[in-house]
Amino acid sequence: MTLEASLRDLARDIAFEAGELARRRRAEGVSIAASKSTLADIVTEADREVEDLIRARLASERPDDGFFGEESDATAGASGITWVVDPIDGTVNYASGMPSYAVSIAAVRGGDTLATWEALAGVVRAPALGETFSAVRGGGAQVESEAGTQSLAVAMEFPAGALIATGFGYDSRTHADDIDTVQRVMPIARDVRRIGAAAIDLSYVAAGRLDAYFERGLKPWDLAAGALIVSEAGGSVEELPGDRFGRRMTIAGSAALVERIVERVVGTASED
Ligand code: LIP
Repeated sequence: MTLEASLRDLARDIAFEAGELARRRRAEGVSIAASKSTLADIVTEADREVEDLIRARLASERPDDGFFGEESDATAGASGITWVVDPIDGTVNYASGMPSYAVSIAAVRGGDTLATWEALAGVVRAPALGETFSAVRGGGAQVESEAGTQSLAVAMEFPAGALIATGFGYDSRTHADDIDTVQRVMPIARDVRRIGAAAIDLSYVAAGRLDAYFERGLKPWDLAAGALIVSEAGGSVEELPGDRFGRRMTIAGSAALVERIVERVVGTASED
């Protein structure tokens, strides 16, 4: 077995365990532990507990690796591999009783951004949806559910227009700019979805359920696993430089559709 496949298997086992813990805590009732960047940006007790579980399991299985998670301090490792972890992506969905939340675990080598790391393995486990998306560098992407295991492929054609997902983040000062961006992209869209969990948006792009996804201000742990899943499903993930609030935009889909969205966002589109 390759190193990448063994990292994926470990991530998958831990993501299942972590997802079950999240689901159990959700059934018992969620308590908000704190607000982060804004009052709307919350962390629940479960986010912290689930990250502690993932961190402890990784530390015992691979003590030389680094760790970079949403809810705790980063630590550098000696192996050159770092685990990039969002214990519950879609925390607001989770706290509000909606099923679109996921545990996201990726193993990367190199830097701490999409542009500077090389992702080796990634897993997105959505426990309340019963689906696990995963990818190994150079080994393709798949989804597992009660229906079995299927390989993933990004949609390449959308004659009725592209079904595009986006997100708006928690800072109300940025919403007007994001709505303006949606307006720019609308001419090539069939319709727009707002799922509320970047890891799931990216996994759905990989599965061809969504044609594309874009959002400003994602954090490395929101996208590390999902971006690898998209690229291993034949898609492309690009980042545009920061806007006036310093937020980079992440765009995922087929390479051609990502290009069309970029042209519309930066205002160089000649079509429509
Ligand atoms: C969230 C994302 C969501 C995005 C938010 C936030 P969290 O992650 O997945 O789609 O709009 O800005 O980043 O905070 O629930 O892990």
